Amino acid sequence: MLTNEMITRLNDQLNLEFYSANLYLQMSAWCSDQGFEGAAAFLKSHSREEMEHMQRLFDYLSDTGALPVLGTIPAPPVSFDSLTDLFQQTYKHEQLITLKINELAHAAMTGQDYSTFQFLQWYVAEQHEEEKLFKSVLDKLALVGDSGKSLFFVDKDLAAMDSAS
Ligand code: OFO
Repeated sequence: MLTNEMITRLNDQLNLEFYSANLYLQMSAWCSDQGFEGAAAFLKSHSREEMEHMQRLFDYLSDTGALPVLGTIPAPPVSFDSLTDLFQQTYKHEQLITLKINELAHAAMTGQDYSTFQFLQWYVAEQHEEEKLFKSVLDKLALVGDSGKSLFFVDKDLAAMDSAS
């Protein structure tokens, strides 16, 4: 049985995962519009992963007899200065999500809600992967620079990362 406070916190996270899905889908539209088809495919797949993160929380709330509540999801940004700017924003966003997951895990632990604490371990591990993934894209971009030719190769690389996932 979840406390009301925990239900609110988990619902907040559920809605944040929805925002992540929308953010990456919107970013994929910008990439596609700019001709970065590899980055667009990569972000579109990632948006689907975020929907799975949302779904997991939805099921956990439901399975514990609580009510998942879908709120208003803020609109994500629609334009970016460059591909590097966009991926800097993804990395910053993932760092925010990690912070939120850590806060949730802390609340579960200190509230002696060990079931939720256990459930959240999957997200703790996932956030480690998420930060690593987006950092690796940023590192690639930093390495090759901002010329059209370099971006063409990073885009190809992102297409390969997408089909490998
Ligand atoms: Fe990208 O990890 Fe969920 O939000």
